Amino acid sequence: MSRALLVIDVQNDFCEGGSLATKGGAAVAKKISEYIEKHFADYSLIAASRDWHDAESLNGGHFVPEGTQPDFVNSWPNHCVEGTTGAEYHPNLNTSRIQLHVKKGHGKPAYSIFEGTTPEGQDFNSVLESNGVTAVDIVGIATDYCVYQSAMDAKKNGLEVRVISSLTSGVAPDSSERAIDDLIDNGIAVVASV
Ligand code: VGL
Repeated sequence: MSRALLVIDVQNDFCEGGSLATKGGAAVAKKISEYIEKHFADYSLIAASRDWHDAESLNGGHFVPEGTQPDFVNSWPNHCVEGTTGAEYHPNLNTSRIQLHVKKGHGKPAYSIFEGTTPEGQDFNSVLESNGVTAVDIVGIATDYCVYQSAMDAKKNGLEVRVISSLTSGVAPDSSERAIDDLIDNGIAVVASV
């Protein structure tokens, strides 16, 4: 069995002070760094995604026109615009052991890391396949959106999936709880810690 660690969207805009902050995001970033230092040898690949949206478009309805309100379900305050500080990894995340950097959301909504591409333009799943990855552990932000969708896609792609919930933070408590229930209903292991 070859297991990968997927670190989802640990970016400034999803942490305290960011435009779409989750509660506890900065602490989660720190805990993920500590986790990686302890467990990197357990993984054949450590990959991280970043939401990476256009400045000049509404990104397929993911952003809203100026003067209108997002619904916080399908549309959002502007976040993770390419090249901005908000789109950078949070400084609490030590990226030194991250081997693969995936970007997603250029001009469109893209919650799952499986919608992303590598710097060479490869799609993420083909990288997992070529590395013989059969299992993934998923951590990061946000529990109820990008972590959730990434875990569901991983499962659909036939991978054994585990979400480490103490290493995630969510947009809202209710939707995070529903997301976790739904992951479990779909045969995904949600563990507090490893
Ligand atoms: C995310 C809402 C909007 C996420 C991204 O990273 O979970 N959430 N865009």
